Amino acid sequence: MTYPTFHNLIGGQWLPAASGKTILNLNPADHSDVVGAFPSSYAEDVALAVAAAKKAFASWRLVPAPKRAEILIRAGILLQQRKEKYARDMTREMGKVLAETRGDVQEAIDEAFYVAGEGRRLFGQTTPSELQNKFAMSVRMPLGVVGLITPWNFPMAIPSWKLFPALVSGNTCVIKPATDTPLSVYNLVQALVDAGLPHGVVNIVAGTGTAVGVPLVEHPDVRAVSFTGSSAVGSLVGQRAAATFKPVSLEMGGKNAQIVMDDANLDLALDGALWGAFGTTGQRCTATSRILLQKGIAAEFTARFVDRAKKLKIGNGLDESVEVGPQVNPNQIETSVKYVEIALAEGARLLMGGHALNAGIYAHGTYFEPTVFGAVTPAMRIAREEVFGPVVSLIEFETFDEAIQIANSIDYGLSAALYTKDVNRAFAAIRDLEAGITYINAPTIGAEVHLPFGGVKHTGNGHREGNGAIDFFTTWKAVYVDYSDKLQRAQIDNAE
Ligand code: UN1
Repeated sequence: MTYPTFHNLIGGQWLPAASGKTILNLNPADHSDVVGAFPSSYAEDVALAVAAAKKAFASWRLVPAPKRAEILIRAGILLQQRKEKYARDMTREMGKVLAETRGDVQEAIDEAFYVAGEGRRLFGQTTPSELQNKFAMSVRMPLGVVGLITPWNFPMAIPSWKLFPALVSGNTCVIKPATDTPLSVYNLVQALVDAGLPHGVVNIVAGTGTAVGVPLVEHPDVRAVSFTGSSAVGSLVGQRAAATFKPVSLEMGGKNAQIVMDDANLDLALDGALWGAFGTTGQRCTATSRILLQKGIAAEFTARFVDRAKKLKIGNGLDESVEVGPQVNPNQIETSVKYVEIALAEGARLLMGGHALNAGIYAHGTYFEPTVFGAVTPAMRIAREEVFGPVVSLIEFETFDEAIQIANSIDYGLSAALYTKDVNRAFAAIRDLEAGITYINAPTIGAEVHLPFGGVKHTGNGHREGNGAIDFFTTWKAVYVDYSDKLQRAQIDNAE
């Protein structure tokens, strides 16, 4: 079979990895379908890319922000024109169904237009000085070269959450695509290049986390790192970056709960739970992986949920009638298998699924059945640890307070949902749920780009993407202009 070979993008040139080696990008729906060969890069490729980004920073930082933003607008328009092709490429390399990959490209389009508006804002503050004839203000400055390490589950949207705010702020970038999904980053960057992005402002270095991610995080000329991935890897990224005092934005795991109260609209809660748990084959950090059911509706909800989950059509995401695509790679299947074993050993009851699918149309892909566990208690590992697959736990509770306590009783804090018609409870939940994102009568997935995205506890280290990313990708400069024509000493000359 013939397939295209891709190179790194360094200083505007497409260059093979210095190793000469490549990594094959396989379609998870059918491993005989090779999407392409991508560079297997190492520290020397990272060094070249960082040097190119450093050189480009000297001029990019001087391009007026509204002009930088115009490139984002043009890139957004190109993404709109190429949406269908890029969505198909993404389904082929990542597996999720076409409706969702179209949504992923759309999220990058939304981000382009949202962030482009920042080109004419990037607001700072003016404030009075304590001294006469002295002017005080703060302005946002770019950081320099930033390293972006991106995941495979939103292979275009999440890179856009990092690239676009970094660029409009005047930084230059070295981006490492996820090993499983480099093509979508290539497509995104191609749109930027075609929109007129100058050479070296964005550089792509493809390869594994150890070979590319580590040298990128450790490089002395990289001023900040933005990472999305697992909490285990994020912790290592944070530790390595600390050695050179780099700011690091970490977006990591979730174990998101949907709470269903007795008074909820049950049809709505079922729709939300199915979409939240099995959309993207459960491979979102915002995925619903715990459904907390009040006793009065638990039996009916469970029966109807399992009944509907059994009807989900699993298959190749390029088939428009398919609802659940494959998992991204064999490692993810192994994790799902492992957690099924753990849950069974803990005494959870397998209500459906629990197996990888290997026969017939599934023979050449990495498929896992939608899996539902009942009789789960909050202390079980299946109720506490992230699976990142189509595996969901049902947990019963009696009171609202108990539901909040269970929802909060985990290390993660990304997203949470409450289904109820009681407005008082809704507002109490908004206040009390320990989650960076909280939904009322909507599933745990589906964040929009112009709100803050991120979580508390082990989900993140306090930064936000979306509305908040500019704060990460800029640093404040305090500026004083003294027009008194004499030495004025703060804290001294104006003291009584
Ligand atoms: C992720 O799961 O990594 O809120 C990101 C959502 C999407 C983004 C998810 N807009 O579900």
